[in-house]
Amino acid sequence: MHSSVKPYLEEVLGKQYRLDHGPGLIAMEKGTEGGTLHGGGIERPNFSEAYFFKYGRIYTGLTVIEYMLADEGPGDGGLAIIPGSHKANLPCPSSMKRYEQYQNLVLEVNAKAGDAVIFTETLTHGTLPWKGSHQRRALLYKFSPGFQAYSAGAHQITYPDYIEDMSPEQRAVMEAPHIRH
Ligand SMILES: O=C(O)CCC(=O)C(=O)O
Repeated sequence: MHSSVKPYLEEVLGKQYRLDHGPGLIAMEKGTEGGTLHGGGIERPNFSEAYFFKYGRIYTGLTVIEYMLADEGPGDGGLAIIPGSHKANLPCPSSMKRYEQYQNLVLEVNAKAGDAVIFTETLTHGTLPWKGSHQRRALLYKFSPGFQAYSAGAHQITYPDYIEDMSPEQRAVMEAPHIRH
């Protein structure tokens, strides 16, 4: 686990968070089309994508660490979010999710190569068409609270070979979901 992101995952997911799925690579050349925004406070109403704040702490499900491997500057496109939408109590209009209306409320996320962007999958987010002259590259890891799975893969209990090189702390992050005491 990258030491600089660990405190944030512990804060948001609890100390026993687990890698649910990933890494996944997004690569886009100039002119690549975007995708529909997804997530949102109520569109996918299962607890794996819920978000609430209670008694001084955040409770949420699937949480994304997106490592930018190339700069994403103003006007380039790429990762976009609707700020605050993880707390929405009403559905997002589909025209907004298709980036056809209310574009002023959709925030293009700008970051430098090497930055990590952290967000809950409950936040409405997605991909804007890539307009940058360089190739877009981002690496996504998706984490869940220790007791919870989003991806079915967790139940196969097979681990990649590279687990052999991991420290006990790193291996714990690779475990299948269960309540950890
Ligand atoms: O970085 C992006 O283009 C958005 C990724 C995305 O939509 C996701 O993680 O579900």
